[in-house]
Amino acid sequence: MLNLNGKNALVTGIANNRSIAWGIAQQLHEAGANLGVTYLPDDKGRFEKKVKELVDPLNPSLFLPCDVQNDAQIEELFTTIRDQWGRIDILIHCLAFAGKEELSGDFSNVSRAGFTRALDISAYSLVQLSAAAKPLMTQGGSIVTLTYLGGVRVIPNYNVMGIAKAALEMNVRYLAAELGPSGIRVNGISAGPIRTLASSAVGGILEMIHHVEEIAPLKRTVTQTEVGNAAAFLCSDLSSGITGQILYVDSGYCIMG
Ligand code: 0WD
Repeated sequence: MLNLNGKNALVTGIANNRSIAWGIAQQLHEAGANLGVTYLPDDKGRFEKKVKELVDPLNPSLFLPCDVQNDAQIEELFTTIRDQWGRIDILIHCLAFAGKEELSGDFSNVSRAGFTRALDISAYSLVQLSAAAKPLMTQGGSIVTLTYLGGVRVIPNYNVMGIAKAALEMNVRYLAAELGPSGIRVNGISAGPIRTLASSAVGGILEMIHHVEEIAPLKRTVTQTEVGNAAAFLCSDLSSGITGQILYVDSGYCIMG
């Protein structure tokens, strides 16, 4: 049985009730995990309030800011985890960012700054958070990140985010190789398109969703809960032999020619 009782799980990337990270947090909670939740801080504290109200019913024992471009904040986050939890078992990396102007039109129009920012927030952050979690995963652990087919195939308008996802998927493999001897597994979930705040920035996302509904074997897109269930599996002992993999949760879309 899927059981995460006694596991300390940090979930990043909840922006609202459409976020994939919200689906994952709910399923980890359901399986018995003790949750820590991070939010992206903004000047007016709007995100903090909104995310706090949303996650309160899951009784997270930690609720802290984490902008992955802010090194001091990451250090503080993991110091708090060390002091309050002692150890961490699960890290969910469920965040990405590219400017809206970079998610439509010609890929080659991307600026150096836009390229660097997308890779930094969407790919480097997995390395950074994993490095911070590593010394605290004293009983082994599971790290799960979210990726998309646009990292292995050209998908219209995904542009620089495709490059970031390709880097992210390679990060998964290098991290899995490095952390495996410490009993830490690292995997990615490649989710089918879901309407969220982040995906709404990608040009033509609704057309992509309709295309999946037409082509995918299951004739529908996936839900946050389905991605959450796959994440719970990858975080549990049921997947103890799996690391360095990308698991497609996409209604089977990627197998179709
Ligand atoms: O179709 C989709 N929605 C898919 C999403 C298909 C396949 C994969 N994914 C991936 C995304 O690329 C991302 O890695 O899933 C992950 C979660 O995305 P989401 O659930 O679609 O989007 P959303 O609810 O917007 O959450 C992403 C969050 C941010 O939200 P906004 O929309 O405010 O950018 O990532 C967080 C933030 O909460 N985020 C950051 N967190 C820490 N530091 C940062 C940052 N600098 N920037 C964004």
